[in-house]
Amino acid sequence: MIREKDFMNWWREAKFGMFIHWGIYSALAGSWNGKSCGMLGAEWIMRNFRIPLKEYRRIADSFNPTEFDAEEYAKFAADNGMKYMVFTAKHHDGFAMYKSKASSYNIVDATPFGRDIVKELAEACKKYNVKFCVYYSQYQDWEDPNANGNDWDYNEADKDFKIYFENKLIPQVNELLTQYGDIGLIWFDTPYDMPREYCEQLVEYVKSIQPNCIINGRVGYYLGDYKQMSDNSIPVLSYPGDWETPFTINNTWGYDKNDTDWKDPKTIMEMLVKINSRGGNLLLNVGPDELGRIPERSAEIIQVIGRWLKINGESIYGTTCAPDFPYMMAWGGFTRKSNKLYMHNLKWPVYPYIRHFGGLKTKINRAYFLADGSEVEFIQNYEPARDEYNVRVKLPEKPLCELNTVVVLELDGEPEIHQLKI
Ligand code: JFZ
Repeated sequence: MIREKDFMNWWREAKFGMFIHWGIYSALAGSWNGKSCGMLGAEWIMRNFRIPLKEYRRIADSFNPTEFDAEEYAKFAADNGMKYMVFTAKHHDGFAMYKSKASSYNIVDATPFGRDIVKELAEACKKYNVKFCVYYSQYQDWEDPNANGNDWDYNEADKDFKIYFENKLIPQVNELLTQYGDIGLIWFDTPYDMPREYCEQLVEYVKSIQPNCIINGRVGYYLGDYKQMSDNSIPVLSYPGDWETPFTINNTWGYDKNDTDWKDPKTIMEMLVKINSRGGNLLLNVGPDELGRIPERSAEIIQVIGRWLKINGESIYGTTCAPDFPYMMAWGGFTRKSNKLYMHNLKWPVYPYIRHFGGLKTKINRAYFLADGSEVEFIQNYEPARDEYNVRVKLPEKPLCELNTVVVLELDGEPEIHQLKI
């Protein structure tokens, strides 16, 4: 398949990335004056409780994440098969996690910590061969009197977006694109009703500085380089364009001490397979705490996926969207790379351990386990009276990988699917 935009090839190959939501809000850990944010998102705490800027900025006065270690983050991503890292350089609260001349409301100038997190992460990612990317909240900025979002400190009627655009947004994007070397992609968010001409200017501006920097879909109006699916949402059907879904590992993006509703590794595995199968990338979030530590449980969950990827990565990286099959596959599903289909068995069949699926017309030349290369027996047939194509794969009593055992089907050509007829 010939695709445009060659500069996206690293991202198309990557398939699995690490999202990091970390800011001064992390110090509140999802609670304000003893009240919890609940499901509203701990990184939204300032707006959730309409905290006056004067009070909120006091968090910065004591923000001192002494446990933060950029190399540990980058190594964690690399060790666990996450090929790119998207870090919240500035979230909706307007606080920059990097040295900014455009606004002193930043980690270097406004905290005792005084270190440039973006700089340290960019360097560490380079060292560990992880593509470094930044999240930047372009429309909402609850610190700026002229940006969107803060209607408790500022009057909507007095706002002039142009002033914010020219004096904070553009200069800060410039800083991100000039201070830290190549930026893999810039992840914009919540464009809401941002006027189209500003979004166009923003895209043009990014590309004028770093033409190969990918821009995500949430810059608005389909001006980005790929489609950003809704948060925590997997499309029902395959979607052949470039797309990505951001997922939380519990229910919140920013750290919340009360949110221990972790998705288990099987669930994350299922998300990764379904998203890759339908042609997308999974951007999985972690929310470090006030000291800069990645919560232990989220690290453990990702490490389970990482260990699986070391053996089975071929079935994930560089895959393109698999065809839609006529029937749901409760046991898992397929990813695809050219004429290979990777069958992901997240659930194991009972005796006599036969996995059946329908709809594949293309002849299978060979089937084998990805984990050890050993041959897998199969039967492929067509039932003329019922007009059904069947494949039956003979599995052993026990899975080779507890989490997900992959069987590779080498096809005689492009996968062709027999759709249902009435
Ligand atoms: C946004 C942010 O507001 C949030 O804090 C977080 O950074 C997340 C990744 O993105 O939240 C959204 C944006 C879009 C949708 C849902 C939440 N959406 O399209 O469903």
